[in-house]
Order: sequence, then C-alpha cells, then structure tokens
Amino acid sequence: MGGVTFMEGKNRQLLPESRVLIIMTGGTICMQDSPDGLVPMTGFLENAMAPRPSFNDSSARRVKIPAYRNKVKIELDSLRTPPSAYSRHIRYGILEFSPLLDSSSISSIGWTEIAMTIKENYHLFDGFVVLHGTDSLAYTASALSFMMSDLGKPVILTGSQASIFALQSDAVDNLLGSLIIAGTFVIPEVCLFFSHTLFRGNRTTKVSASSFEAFDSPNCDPLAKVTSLGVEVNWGLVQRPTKIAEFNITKYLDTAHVASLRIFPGIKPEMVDSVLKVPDLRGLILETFGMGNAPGGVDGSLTRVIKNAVDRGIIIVNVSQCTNGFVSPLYAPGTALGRAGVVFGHDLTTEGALTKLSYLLALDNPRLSNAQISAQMAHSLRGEMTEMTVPSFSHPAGSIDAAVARLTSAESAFTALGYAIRKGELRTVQEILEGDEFNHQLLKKADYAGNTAVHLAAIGPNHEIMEYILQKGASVHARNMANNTPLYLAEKTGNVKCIQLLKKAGAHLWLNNESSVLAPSGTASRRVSTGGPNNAYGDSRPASSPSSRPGSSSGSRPGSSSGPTPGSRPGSNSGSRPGSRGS
Ligand code: ASN
Repeated sequence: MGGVTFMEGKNRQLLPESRVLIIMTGGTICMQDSPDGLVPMTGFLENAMAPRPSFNDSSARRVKIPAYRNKVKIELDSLRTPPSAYSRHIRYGILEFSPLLDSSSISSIGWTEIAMTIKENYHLFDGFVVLHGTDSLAYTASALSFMMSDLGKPVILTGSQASIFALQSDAVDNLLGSLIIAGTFVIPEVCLFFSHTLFRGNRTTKVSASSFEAFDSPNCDPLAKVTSLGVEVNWGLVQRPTKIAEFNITKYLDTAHVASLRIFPGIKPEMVDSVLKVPDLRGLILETFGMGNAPGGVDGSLTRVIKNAVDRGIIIVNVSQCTNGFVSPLYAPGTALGRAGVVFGHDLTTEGALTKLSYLLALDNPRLSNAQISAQMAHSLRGEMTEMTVPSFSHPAGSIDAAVARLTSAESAFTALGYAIRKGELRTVQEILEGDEFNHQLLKKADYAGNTAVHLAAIGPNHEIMEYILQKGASVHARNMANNTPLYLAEKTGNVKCIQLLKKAGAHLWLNNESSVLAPSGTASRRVSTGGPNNAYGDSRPASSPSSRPGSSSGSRPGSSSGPTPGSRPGSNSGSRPGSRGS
C-alpha cells in the first residue's frame, strides 16, 4: 500500500511508508477563536500539520494520493511524518467534514458519514484516524464499533482538550500518537487514543471536562500505552475478526427510538412511566444504583411501570451509574427488575449500551425480534462488555426455580449462609449454624469457586461473624480454587479486624500471597499487589454469584486479561503449621 522512500543522510536506506486517512469531523482540536467563541476551522493539513516538523518530513516531496469522497475518486494532498521509531514514515491525507462540527452536534448521520468514508477508502489505507470533539467522542467510538463488522484495520478516534493552535495543548501528542499507531500496528478495532493511551472505543467514557486525561475505560484495560520506549500493545486484549467475512458497515443507528434515564432517590414512577410512554419508544437505558438496583416504589409501583413497558415491547437495559463495576441480579431490587424483564447490561457503559441498542434496533436484514435483541444485549459483540455467567432474568417467563430445585439441602443451606455472611447478618449466620446438626460439614463446604464460609467472612462486612465461625471450628487454612487463603483475601480487602482474628487463629500467608502483603495489618490494603487474583476471591470470574462479594474493593476488572495469573499455586498445598488450626 504505502511506498518506499530513501532516508536522507549518511545511512541512506529504504524506509517503508504506511498510509493513513485522517477524517476530520471538527472539535476543539481544529478550533480557533471567533466573536461567537471557539469554532472549528477548515484547512487543518495546511494550517496545523504542514508547519510542524513532527507531521511534515521536510525531506519528502509533496505528492497526491488517491482517495474516495462520496464514491468519487479524488487526488488528496498528502504529507508524511519523519521516520518513526518503527523505521517507517506515515503518509497521510485529510478528508474534512463539511460543515465541521462541535461534537455535541454529532448524530447517527455523522456516524454514518464517518463509516461510509472508511468503507469506501478501506482498500487504499492501512489505518484511519478520526479527529473529533471530545464531548461525544465516547458515543461515536461506541457507535462506530457496532457499525463496523469484521474490521481488519485500525480505526483510531482522537481529539484534544485544547486547540492545536494553543500554546499549551494536548493536540500534537494525541494526533501524532494516533497516526503512528494507526500506521504501524494492525489493531483491528475502533479505538480511542488520548493522553498516551489507546483504549477500546466502546469501553470509554469522558471523565474530565478539562484535564488532558479526559478519558478512561474503567472496566477494560488499555489496549496500548505510549511510553518513552515506544508503544506497548497489550496484544492479549486486542480483538481480531473471528469469521471469514469482508469488512462491512451498518448505516444509520436507530437513536431516534431510544432514551436513557438516570434513577435517583425519590424518583416518581410517573416520571419513568412518562418517558416509557414517549410515542414510538423502543428502548430505554436505565442507569441504576450500584450493582443494578432501583427503588421499587410504593407497593412496587416503579417495578410495575417497568414491567408494563416491557410487556408493551420496550427493551429496558440496566446499567450502573458507577463508572466501575457491573450490574447483576444480586440484590432483591435488581432481581425484581430482572423479573420484570429488564436486561442486565453487565459492565456496559451508558454510551456503549445506548449505541449498541440503537445498532441492534437498526438491523433490518434480518430484523431482530425483541427476544433476540435482549439476548444480544447480554453478550459481547465487539468486546464492549465482559461476558459473565450470571443467571439471566432477561425473559420474564424464565425461572430459576428448576435450577434451585436441584440443590441439595446442604447446598441451599450453604447458599443461605453465604448471603448472610455477605450481608453481615450475624444473627442469621447463628440461626443457620445453630439450627443445623451438621454445621461442621457446612463450615467445610465451599462454593463453586472453592470459597468456604471463612473466605466469605474474610471479605465480609462483619468481623463478629468471623469470630463466631472460627469459634465454631472453621478452618483458617482452607484454600479456594485459586489456592488463596482467607487471610490473603482479608489482607487484599484491608479487612483489618478479620486479619487480626485470622492471625490469632494461626493463619499465615503462603509464598505467592506474601509478595503482596508484607506490611503490618492495616497498611496492607494500601499496597499494590504484584501477584494474586483478579478479584477478591482470587479467581478471574466476576464476583457475581450469590456467594460473591459485591463491589469488591480489590478494584478488579471483570475479565481483565492483563491481570496477574489467577490461581497460581504457591508451592505446597499441604497442611498447617505446628500449633495452628487445621481443619
Ligand atoms: N466542545 C468540544 C467538542 O466536543 C470539546 C472538545 O473537543 N474538547 O467538539
């Protein structure tokens, strides 16, 4: 695709050129002052890039490169960068939107124009950089990720918090980083590059109105980082096309028939109802509290309003107001929403959920049924969500009764015990254990991740439960499936009282656990672990089972693949130290 050129000077050598198409949509990056405030200016190649040596290799001739605009072949002015650290030049041309936009005005029409421009130029360039305002950048990144299927080349969106014409600006770094990555690495995803970090676009959210670190992807590690040593790509995270199919695009997402609504304490069911009764509404993104909870309303009236809307055919997707974490039918209010037919959006961002739903509603070949859309909303299409294996309540008619019926009475008792421990209900724990003549067996039982009652108590809110179950004879040495002890989990969550109790009861750390916890109790929680599990349980699954701890303070990201290896075995699994408590 790109040509090959001679490097000037003593070490004349052939250096390859990559080709990148820049699509300029507007945004602060190209803005200049006007009597009406900052407005986007045309002529970015000549005015902003040509005068800067980092974008314009003075040794190169200016040549025209072919490109397509609205299906018409044109010759585009081009420039190229000096050789990068990867011994190649990036040659680029720019296609500008007309008119250029403040990104607050972008819509499905603008997204379609970007996607069509990439589609018609796909065979002519190695990668694409989309310059865009930051305000709605995360929405556009999400939207494009769904609109583009079987993408095989990088599409990198960027912009800046300050204009490229300002003395102090993030524009040059953001643009240069995007150009170099797009022209060097085959990262076949829609990405967002900002502040030296490459994110998966559909995981991002704008987190600052003014800081140069304006974006984050709280539930997904960055795909790459630019450091003084070069670009470090986290290849393990990069999605690749998995079917043999040509790159294609879906035009015009159906944003006209979706809404999003943020729940707040005291919200009236009538308010929600009136949004749900907007004519022709087909979908609603409901931003709920924490792990997916909403007030039931007096006599469950809010839940009824929601159920009625689902019955009328409106798809309601539950996402969390928290930037980090995920929703799950763990608490009763969340379960009630699930039973009303609300789809759990797991760790989707609002931007991701809204654009994904708009995409699914726009598909017309074939058109999807509501049940199909609900099912797709609960699965990752473009890496936008972490796949989880939680019980699905997406279908009101569905029931977990059959699965529950399969549990033995001991399994049911252990599940109840797990819930009580997690909620810190000492009285209930006592009732369960006191009332069971086989309580010793219950204390040796473990959930599917191998967590015993002591593991659960170690990260639970009530240390009195730990005291109680230790006195009942529970072992402090049990390991879960990831080979972690209760003490390790308590240290990792900074559960000081439990740490003291466990140590008093003879608990100790094992080789791999010790690296993260060398400080005395109480300071351990502030240390960054260099080894160990992805979540507080010491395994890589999301903490979503009934016996899991919501909102683990370990700050784990469900499914994060760059985390330490879950469950690496610290040598011997054999018994306890002399004098310590064994099981
Ligand atoms: N208002 C601008 C935009 O989104 C903000 C920016 O680009 N920093 O177009």
